Amino acid sequence: MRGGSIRAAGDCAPNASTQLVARCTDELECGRMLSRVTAFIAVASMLTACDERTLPPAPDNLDRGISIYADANYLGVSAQITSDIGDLKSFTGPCAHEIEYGAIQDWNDCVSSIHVAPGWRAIVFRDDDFSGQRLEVTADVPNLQLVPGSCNHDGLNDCITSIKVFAP
Ligand SMILES: [Ca+2]
Repeated sequence: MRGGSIRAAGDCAPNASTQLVARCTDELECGRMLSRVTAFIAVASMLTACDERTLPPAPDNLDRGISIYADANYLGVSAQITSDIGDLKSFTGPCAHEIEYGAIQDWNDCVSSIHVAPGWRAIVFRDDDFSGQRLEVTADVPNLQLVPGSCNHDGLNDCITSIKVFAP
């Protein structure tokens, strides 16, 4: 291999969610990286329960929980959430985050709009384990840039890490 990228996935197929893309520039580096990526995947697979790593897409008619969207105005990749999530990093999603040897894709710091099912409500948090700046959501939020908050992308856009949901 003369440079390029290494794509590796965890061994919990078909919902292989521990996916990591590593970039390398020469044969030696690629080889070295491959062994590190393999080690990373092995550790990640041991630490995570495979069936907890993906979220269903938003349904057409939301009647339970909330739907989160990667883009404003309910656009982009979506997911339905019906119970509390203490760390969105645990769920494969559309947003890439750099790590030491490449990038991982998850839902952390990603949400830009939220649909709320009738009667349900949610509290979204800037940090994991329901901590940090928070916003109570009782109605649809088409653009998290326009809510109170001090995130780098305005308001609470691309900034949410944990979510509590409340049934009617
Ligand atoms: Ca976003």
